[in-house]
Amino acid sequence: LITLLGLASLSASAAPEFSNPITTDFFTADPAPFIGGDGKLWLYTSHDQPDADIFNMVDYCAFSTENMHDWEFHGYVLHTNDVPWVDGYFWAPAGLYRDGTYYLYFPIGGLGKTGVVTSKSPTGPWTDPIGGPMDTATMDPYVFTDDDGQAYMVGSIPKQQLEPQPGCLRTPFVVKMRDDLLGYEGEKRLLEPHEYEKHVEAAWLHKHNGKYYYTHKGKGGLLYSMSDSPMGPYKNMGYFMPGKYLNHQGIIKYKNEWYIFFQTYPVSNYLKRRNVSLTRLEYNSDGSIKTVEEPVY
Ligand code: FUB
Repeated sequence: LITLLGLASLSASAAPEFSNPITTDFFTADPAPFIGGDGKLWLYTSHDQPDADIFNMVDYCAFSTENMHDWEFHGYVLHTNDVPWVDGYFWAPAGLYRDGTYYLYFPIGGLGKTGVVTSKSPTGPWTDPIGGPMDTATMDPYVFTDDDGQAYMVGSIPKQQLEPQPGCLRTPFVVKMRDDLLGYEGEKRLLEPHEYEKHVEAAWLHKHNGKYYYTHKGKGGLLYSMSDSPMGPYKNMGYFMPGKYLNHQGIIKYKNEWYIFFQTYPVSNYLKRRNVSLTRLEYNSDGSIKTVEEPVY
């Protein structure tokens, strides 16, 4: 009996916790997880073209899961042709659910025109409530909602609009969102040079045990800064997931556990054809983030 129990636990522990990458049927990138109104973990991703040599994405993918292992693919939920004013490619999206409405934020290419569409369903059909871009200088938008309901957008100002700090490719910011989640309340606060380092892109904000974590992609992997307030000031904490080509994280708490989504290119071995994976995110007792190992496929 003991041997049988031992074998059972061995086979149970051998089962992988995640099914990484979440799909290899097509390419996915820029993971944007959020909790839907149905209590499921939803994920929007960019969709690299099968023969992409540039980031020429034209639609977004939607997935959902209830256990972080088994993923349901819901199709390509928004195409550049669906929004009449869009005049470029769809780069890293952000998703949000609030009070019966889903919000899908989308930047147009790397120069940062950002729009938002809304729907009663996470897969559309979508309404374009503004009828044009909400902002003309934001790349990689993410919208974080604090415990009091106040939402904040983080992202990057492209270098064409603002000369970045030495050692950085763009400038990270945080700004309060209006209650309608379609625009800003006040001005963007640009993070000051001492608050971060080597910023490239992929700003993301999350909160754990009362502390705010501003994570982003730097030149040698994923970096973070910590604060007692979403608007900062932030303390630069350095790398937590080193790896030259690991970029664009999405961090979320689901069913009381923290996860980090990220992108690599294990199928194509080519930076422009990517696949999304995930793993656990853990903290040290002082609140710092434990180093996340680069995955081996
Ligand atoms: O997917 C296009 C760009 O690549 C994103 O905007 C960046 O974050 C990087 O993932």
